[in-house]
Amino acid sequence: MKPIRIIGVPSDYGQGRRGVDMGPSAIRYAGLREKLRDMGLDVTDLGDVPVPTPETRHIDNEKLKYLDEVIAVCTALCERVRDVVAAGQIPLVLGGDHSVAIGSLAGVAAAGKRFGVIWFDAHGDMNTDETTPSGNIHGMPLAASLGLGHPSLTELGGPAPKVKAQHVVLVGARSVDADEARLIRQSGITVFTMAEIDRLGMGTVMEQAIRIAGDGTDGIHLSLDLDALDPMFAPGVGTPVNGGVTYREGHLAMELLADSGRLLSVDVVEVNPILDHRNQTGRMAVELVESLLGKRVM
Ligand code: 6HN
Ligand code: MN
Ligand code: MN
Ligand code: MN
Repeated sequence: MKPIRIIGVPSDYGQGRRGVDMGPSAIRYAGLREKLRDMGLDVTDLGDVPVPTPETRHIDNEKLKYLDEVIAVCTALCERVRDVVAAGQIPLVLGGDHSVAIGSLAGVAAAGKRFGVIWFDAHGDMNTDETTPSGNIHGMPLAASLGLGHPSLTELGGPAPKVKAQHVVLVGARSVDADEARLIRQSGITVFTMAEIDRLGMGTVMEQAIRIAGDGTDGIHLSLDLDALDPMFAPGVGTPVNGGVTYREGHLAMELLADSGRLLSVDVVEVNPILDHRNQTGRMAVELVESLLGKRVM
């Protein structure tokens, strides 16, 4: 396994509810670095990207809330991710809400990689400023990375698109807005909803996802939104949706991605300790990352 570099992004500018800014702290508190070192991995924590305090800011645009702040945070993250990927290391980005993925994917692209994306999420994250029901940018990062939406997001850190639709797979979807669904269908990305996971099984879904994201690319970016998991296993998220990925399915997905040997970069986002029970979701995030980076029973 390549060396791992942890980057915290304590930002909740992409969603309306405070608390997800404490995600990096909760995941670190659950023992992330120590557990990965116990596996024999080369792990360094690079600390946090600077994030301004929300109480000092205001909303300018109801369709793109905190746009300036999201741009500043994502631009700083993009530069760090770019340098880590260019050094042949794996960036492990700890959100923060999912808007931070705009910076991660821009950074991987800025390092010169042609990559695929597996987007693990209850939601589509395929809204634009024209389709959004909330104005929250955490509902837009996949669209932005595909070149859809406001130019200040699609062109952040380099030209759009950061990734091609033919190499993008959404896994775990079960809550998609009506106009967003139209955009998803038009975009040409591959979607495995929960219904498809039920019918095909997570093993088959991930085999196909890894092939779509991995074939003909330099590697795979995993964007892991903890709300992909059922709220039974990950209650500490801002937008929980029933009927999600189980504990065992989550680990199977991570193990298959580890076995593929194609992992390039990772986001772990939307952990909200204020809504959590005794850091259950922070610990779930750490366990999933252990499986993703090769931990096995024996
Ligand atoms: N997430 N589709 C809703 C919206 O506001 O656009 C929810 C988005 C949730 C995004 O969980 O990363
Ligand atoms: Mn402003
Ligand atoms: Mn998301
Ligand atoms: Mn989500």
